[in-house]
Amino acid sequence: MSNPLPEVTEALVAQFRQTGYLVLSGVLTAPQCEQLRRAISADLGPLVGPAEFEADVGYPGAPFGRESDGGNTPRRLLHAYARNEELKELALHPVLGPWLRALLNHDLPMLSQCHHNCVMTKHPGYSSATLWHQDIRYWSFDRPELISAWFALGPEDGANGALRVIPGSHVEEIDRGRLDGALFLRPELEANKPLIASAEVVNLNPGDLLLFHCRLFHAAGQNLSQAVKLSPVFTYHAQDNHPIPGTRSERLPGIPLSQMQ
Ligand SMILES: O=C(O)CCC(=O)C(=O)O
Repeated sequence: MSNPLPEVTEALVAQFRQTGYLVLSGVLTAPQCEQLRRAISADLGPLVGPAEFEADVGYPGAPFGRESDGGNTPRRLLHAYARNEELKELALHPVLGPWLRALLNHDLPMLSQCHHNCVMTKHPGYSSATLWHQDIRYWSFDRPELISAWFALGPEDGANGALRVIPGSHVEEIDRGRLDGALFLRPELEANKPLIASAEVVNLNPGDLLLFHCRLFHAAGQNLSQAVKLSPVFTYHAQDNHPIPGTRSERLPGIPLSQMQ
C-alpha cells in the first residue's frame, strides 16, 4: 500500500519559488522505508561500490585518510539508480512527475545520472560536516535550473546531521569573493553572516521528501546520534536544459520521467 500523493497546489509551488525548497510529508510508508533501508544496508555490509568515502572529501570531522581510524566509512553509495530495483523505482516515484513538471515548468523532467544519484550514508562517529554550498557549483547545464529530491528513510534532525538551508538564497547574487577556493560560503565574512544567521534546519520524518533548488545554499552537520542516517538523493532537470558537452554533467544519459510517472 502506498500513501496518497501530496497534490501539487499553486500555493506550494509559490512557496518553493520563494524559498527554494519544499517538504512533502509522508510520501513513503513505513514498510516502504524499511524495504529501502534493507536494500541499501545490503550494499553497506560488505560494501558494494562505487562509493565515496568520508576520508576522500576531507570535510571537517572526516577521517584523515583511508588508512586511519574510520577511514573506510562510506559517505555516499554512488550510482543509486542502477543499483537495485528499489532505488530505481524510488528515482521514478510517482510523486516526482507532477511536482517536477510544475516546479521545472516543463513537460518532460529528466533524471540526471551524473549528479547526486546516490544514497547519503551518514555514519555515527566518522561522518563529516558539509559547509555552505550550492550544488550547481560543479554542475554544467544550459541553465542553473535543477531540482534535487532528498528522501528521508528515518528521522532527520540537527542531532543526526539533517540538512540546513538558507531560505531564498537560490535567487541571491553572491559575489565570487564571498566564496572560498572550493566555492563554499566564507563564514568569517561580515557580508555572509546575516545570510548564515537566517538558516533553518530541515527536520524530516521517515517517508518525507525534500525538494530543493540547485542554487539553494545548504549545509549539514555530523551525525552525533547512534544510528546511521540513510538518505537517497536524485537530481532532475527539464529535457531542454542540456548538460554542456564534454563536462561531467553529460557523462551518463538522462532518464526521462514519462507522462506515466
Ligand atoms: O549530508 C550532508 O552532509 C550534505 C550533503 C550535501 O549537501 C550534498 O551532497 O550536496
